[in-house]
Amino acid sequence: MPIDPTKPYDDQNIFAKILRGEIPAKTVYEDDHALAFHDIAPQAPHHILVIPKGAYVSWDDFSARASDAEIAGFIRAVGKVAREARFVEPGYRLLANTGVHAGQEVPHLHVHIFAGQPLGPMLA
Ligand code: D5M
Repeated sequence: MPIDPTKPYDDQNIFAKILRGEIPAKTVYEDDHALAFHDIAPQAPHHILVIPKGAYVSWDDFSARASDAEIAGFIRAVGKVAREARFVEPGYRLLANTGVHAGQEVPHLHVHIFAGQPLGPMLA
């Protein structure tokens, strides 16, 4: 069920539980601003999710409320995860589903990193 972006942050969402260590995840990277782990249902040979440590529902919420340090730290973390996984060549795709029309399922901002094969056109 896609999220309703007008609702406040739900600290019982699955990624909040992963951040608190209440449920496991296959972590690939962590720093002060971000946690990255393998998607449970990969849609490409490499499919990693990167989430900010702060309580933000979506990209919209994050870009409006997060501090400059949180935004810079998170974006640097996304880039670092992709570089360390050697996705830069031959390329990768970032995706942040936001709200109902995008089909966002988990109400904690997550950036998908897809890589490992030609990814085709968007919205095909
Ligand atoms: O994407 C939500 C993504 O979250 C979807 O690709 C599955 C993934 N997911 C859901 N639960 C887990 C756990 N527990 N570990 C790892 N990945 C998970 P969206 O953009 O909201 O549609």
